[in-house]
Amino acid sequence: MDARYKSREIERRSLDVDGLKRSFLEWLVYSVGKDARAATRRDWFHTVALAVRDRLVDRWMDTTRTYYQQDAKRVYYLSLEFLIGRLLTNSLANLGITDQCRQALDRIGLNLDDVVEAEPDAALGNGGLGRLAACFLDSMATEALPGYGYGIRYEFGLFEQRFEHGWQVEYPEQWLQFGNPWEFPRPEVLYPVQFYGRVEEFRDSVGERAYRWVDAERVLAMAYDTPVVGYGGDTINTLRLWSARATRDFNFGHFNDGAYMKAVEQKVLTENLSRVLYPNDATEGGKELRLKQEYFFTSASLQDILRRYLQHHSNFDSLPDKAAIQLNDTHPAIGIAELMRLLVDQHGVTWDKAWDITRATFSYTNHTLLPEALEAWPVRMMERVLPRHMQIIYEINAKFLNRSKARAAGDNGRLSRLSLIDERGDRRVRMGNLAFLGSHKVNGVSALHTELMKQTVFADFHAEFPERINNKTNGITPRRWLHQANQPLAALITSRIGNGWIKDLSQIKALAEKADDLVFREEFRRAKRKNKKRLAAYIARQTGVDVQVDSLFDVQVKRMHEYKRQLLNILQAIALYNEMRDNPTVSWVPVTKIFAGKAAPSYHMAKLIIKLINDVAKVVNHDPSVHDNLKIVLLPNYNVTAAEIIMPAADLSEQISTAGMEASGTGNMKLALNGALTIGTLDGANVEIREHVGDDNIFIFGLTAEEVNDLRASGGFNPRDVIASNPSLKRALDMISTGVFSPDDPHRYHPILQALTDGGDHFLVTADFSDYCQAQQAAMDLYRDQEEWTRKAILNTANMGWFSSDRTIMEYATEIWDVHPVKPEHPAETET
Ligand code: Z16
Repeated sequence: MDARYKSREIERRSLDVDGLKRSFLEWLVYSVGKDARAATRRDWFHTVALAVRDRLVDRWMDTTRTYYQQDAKRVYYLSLEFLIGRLLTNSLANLGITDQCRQALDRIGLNLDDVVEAEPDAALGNGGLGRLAACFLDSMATEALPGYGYGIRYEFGLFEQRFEHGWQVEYPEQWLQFGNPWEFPRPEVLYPVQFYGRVEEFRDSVGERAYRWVDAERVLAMAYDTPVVGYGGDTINTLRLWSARATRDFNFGHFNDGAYMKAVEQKVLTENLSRVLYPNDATEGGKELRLKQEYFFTSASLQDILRRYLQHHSNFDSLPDKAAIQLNDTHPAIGIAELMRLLVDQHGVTWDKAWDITRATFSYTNHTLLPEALEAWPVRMMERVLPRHMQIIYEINAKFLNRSKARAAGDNGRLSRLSLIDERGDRRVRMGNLAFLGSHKVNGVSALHTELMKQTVFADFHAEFPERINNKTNGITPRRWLHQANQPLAALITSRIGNGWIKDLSQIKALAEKADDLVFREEFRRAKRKNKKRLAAYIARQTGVDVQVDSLFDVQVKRMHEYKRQLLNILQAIALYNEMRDNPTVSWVPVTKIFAGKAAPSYHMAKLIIKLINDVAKVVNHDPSVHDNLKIVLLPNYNVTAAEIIMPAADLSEQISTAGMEASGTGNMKLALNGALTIGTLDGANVEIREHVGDDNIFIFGLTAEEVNDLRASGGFNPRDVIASNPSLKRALDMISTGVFSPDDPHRYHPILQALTDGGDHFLVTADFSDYCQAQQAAMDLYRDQEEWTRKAILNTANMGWFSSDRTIMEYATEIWDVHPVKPEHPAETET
C-alpha cells in the first residue's frame, strides 16, 4: 500500500490534536478542493465535518453489524418530521473530542465557534413533534437501543422567517444548497412506491379471491443515511430519510421530439414529492401532495423493514418479535393499511394472521386533541390516490364494527363514532381511529393529555379497549439542551457533582442541597448572566434593540398559535407599559419581553399577532418615559439554533396556553432545566413540572382544564363583562382599537378585538387576564430578591431530571416496544 495513503488511514481514526489537525488539512485540499489561503468559513465547516465523520464511521458500522448479527429487535420511529438543527457541536460533544478539535483548529489559526456558525440548521420539522423525534434519536443512541428514524429528506426545510414592516414574510430554507457532509446517499437502496391506478380482482393459485393494484404511477424512494451519535460515541444509530426519484424508465426510455420534453417535465413533477415540508404545526391542510408524502415515506420504510426482517426469517410470524414500529402522530398511519397490503397481497399471508401481526407491530402516539389537527382524508381522494388501501380500510372497518360491543348493544351513535369513516358530510377516513385500531398501544404525551384523550377523542375506543391507552410524558435530551447549549452552567454543575448527569439526568437532583449555598448561588447567577449577555448581543444583532442584561428576561418562544396565547402576554406587556408611564417615580423591576416563533403561512390570525407584537414593541422601545424599564423584542426565524442561545438565558418561562389545549410542551422543560422559573397554566406537562419542582418554585395561574370545560359547557361567559370590569385590560384593548400602535392603519387589529369580544374569546384570554397579571406581579416582586430567585432557579434545574428524554425513551422501550439495549461489538483494531 502506498505509504502516504496508509498514513491517512491511521489519521482518519486519530482523536488527538495533531491527528485532527493533519486530517483537517488533508480534507480541505483533497476533498473540499481548496487551499488554506482560499478557504471560506463554509469550506472549513465542510472540512471539519468530514474529518469528524471519519471518526464515527467505524463505530457506526460496528453498531449496525452487531444488530444484524444478533438479529436484535429493532424499533422504527416513523416521523414526517425530524427537527435536528446543527450537528457539528453535537457530534463533537458526543464523541468527546470538542477540546481536541478546538485546539487543532487553533493551531491552524481558526476558531471552532466560527466554524460551527457556518453550518445550516436542519429544520425538517415544525416544532414540538419534530424536535421530540430528534431528542428521541439522541436518547435511543445514548441508551444503546437499536433504533432507526425514518422520514423524508425534504429539499426545503421549514421556511425562513423575516419581518418586513413588522409582518412575517416567508423565504425558502435551502439547507442543502452547499451540500450536506453528514449524509450518505444510498443510490442502491431504492424502493418503488405507487399511486393512483385501480384494483383488479383475480383468483390465486388455490382459487381464493385476491387483488392486485394495476395501472399505477410509480415513484422511487432513495435512501440517505445520517449517523446518530449516542453520548460517549459507542452506539451510532441511523436516521434514514427518503428522497423521491423518477423511475429508471426515464433514464432508459427513448422519446421522440415532443415526448422527450414531456418526460423531463414528468420527472420534475414526480420528484416534487420530497421537495418541501408542510409548514403547519398542529393543523392539517388536507392537500393531496401531503397524503402522497405520508404514503411515500411510510411505504418505503415498511419495505425496508420487511427486507431487513427477511434476511433472517422465512415467514412473518415473528415480525412483532423483531420489529416495533412507532407512529409519530397519524402522519404515517396509512402504514397500517400498507403493511396489510404487503403481507396479504405481496406475501400471501392470510387476512387474520396479517391483522394480528400488524397490530402487534404498530403503536401510535397522539400529540394533540385540537379537532383541526386530526387528520381525516376525503374518501374520494383516498380512493383515487390509494385505491387498494381504501379497500383494505373498508375491510378492517367492516370486520371491526361487526364484532364491536356497540353493535351488540345496538348503540348506533357509538358505532358511528367508532367507525373509521366519518359519514357526516363528505365522507372521510379518520386516521386517528385507524391508528388506534391498528396498534397494540396508544399513548399521549403528558399525564393530563392522556387523561383527556380517554375522555374526549378516544372515549369510545377507550371503552372498547381499556388497556390500550397509556401515558409517556415527553422529555428532552440533556446533551443538546444543557451540556452543549449551556456550557457555563454545565461546567458549574460538573464541578460540584461530577459529569454523571449528562448520561443520567436523575443525578442532577444532587444540586438541590446547593440551593442554600451562597457561593454556589453566586456562581449560578454568573453563569446565567453570561448566557444573558450572549443573548443580548444576539438580540442587538438581529433586531437592533439594546436590552439591559440585568433586566428580567421573560421568554415566550414557540409556534405562533392562538391557543398558546402570545396575545395574553402582549396584553399584559401593554398593561405594564401603562403602569410604568403612570408611575414614573416607582422603582420598577426592569423587564425584557422576548418572543420568537413562526406562524403557518396561511394562519392569518397568528400573523396578525406577530404584527401586533412588532407594533407594540416599536412604540414601547422608543418611549423615553419608561426609562428602558420595559423592552419588547420579537426575534425573527426561531429555530433550534436560536433556541440554543435563548433557553440558557431565560429567567421566566411563559407556558400560558388555554388549559387542556397544549398536549405537553417541551420548551417548558428546556427552560426549567436551564434554571428559568415557569409562569404557566395547569396544562400539558406544566402539571408534572409543578409536581417535580414544587408549588413554591413555579407561578401557576388561570382556569384549569376542568374549569375551561365547565365554562364552555355552561356557555356562561361574556368577555365584554370581563373587559368592562378590568380597567387595565379595557385600556390596553382600547389602545389597540384606537390605533395607538398602528397609527398608519387604526383598524388593523379589528379581527383580534372581534375575536376577544363578539367572537366569544374562545381561548379565554380575557378570562385569565387578571390572574395572569397577578402572577406576573409576583414574579417581578420575587426578582427583586435575587437570592430567593436564584434559590428557586437552582431548585428548578435540580428537579428536572425526570424530564430527560432518556427516561421517556426507556419507558417506551420497556412498556411498548419490548426492545433492549444492545452493546456494539468492536472487532480488535486492525494493525497498521
Ligand atoms: C406538533 O408539533 C404537536 C402536535 C401536533 O399535533 C402536531 C405538531 Cl407538528 C406538538 C404539541 O402541540 C405539543 O404540545 C407537544 O409537546 C409536541 O407536539 C410533542 O409531543
